Amino acid sequence: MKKTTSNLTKFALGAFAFGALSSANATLVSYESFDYPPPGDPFLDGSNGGLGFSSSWRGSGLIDAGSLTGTAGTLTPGGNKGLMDINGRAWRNLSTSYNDSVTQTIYVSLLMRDGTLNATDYTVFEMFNGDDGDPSRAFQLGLIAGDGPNDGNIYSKVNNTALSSSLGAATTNSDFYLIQFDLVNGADDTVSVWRNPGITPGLADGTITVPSIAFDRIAFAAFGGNPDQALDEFRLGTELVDVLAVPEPTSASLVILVMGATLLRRKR
Ligand SMILES: [Ca+2]
Ligand SMILES: [Ca+2]
Ligand SMILES: [Ca+2]
Repeated sequence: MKKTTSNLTKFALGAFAFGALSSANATLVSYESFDYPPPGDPFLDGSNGGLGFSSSWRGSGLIDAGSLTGTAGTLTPGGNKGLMDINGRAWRNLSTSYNDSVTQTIYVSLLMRDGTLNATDYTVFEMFNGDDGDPSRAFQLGLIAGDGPNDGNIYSKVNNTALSSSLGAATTNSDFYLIQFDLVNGADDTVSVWRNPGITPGLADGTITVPSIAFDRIAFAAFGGNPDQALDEFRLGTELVDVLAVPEPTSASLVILVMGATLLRRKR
């Protein structure tokens, strides 16, 4: 009898562990930790690591030692970080194109920091669709002076037209962002942005609704005084757990499984 209980418990524990492992990061599609060697701040151009991209980096930018850090919602960082230390932009193509031809939800998270704020800074994370030109810009997030309110606040913008409410004053700290793209075939798409969310995001800090949004590449850019824009830990997935450090499966779930095993034993 004792042996049966033990086996049942082991089975429950095993099933629980398997479930926990198989759900975590099961659908992480793209990840850029900037895991490139930093000695001498080499150029980012041509770097081709990470997961889920169909091109190497192109354009301006450097690889800078160390990762940015974020709130408790930030997953463990790896590698180094990308740095835009001159006026310029770097792009990299995703391995998948995203649009509302099918209804789907895409989650993105990233770390970003403008190390030296200037009233005229344009320091952003961006997504483009189809080509690298400004008219093909599908998403902007950051300090967008010259392309939005010039008031020192962070904004997001979709399709070069639809602006979110303010996401709060820009600082020189590293910010953690969570972005949810609800792409809906035959109805409006919604982009929700959280700035520095914890492990339970709650209501979004900014929401934008447009008929359609599509993107197939990411970018980061710095234009204006004192370019010092860093990007790190870009993640894209189809589940929140791919991009956010959500609470671990609770020990309560484990207790329930063990109780279940105990009840099974008693029924025998
Ligand atoms: Ca990193
Ligand atoms: Ca700056
Ligand atoms: Ca739509």
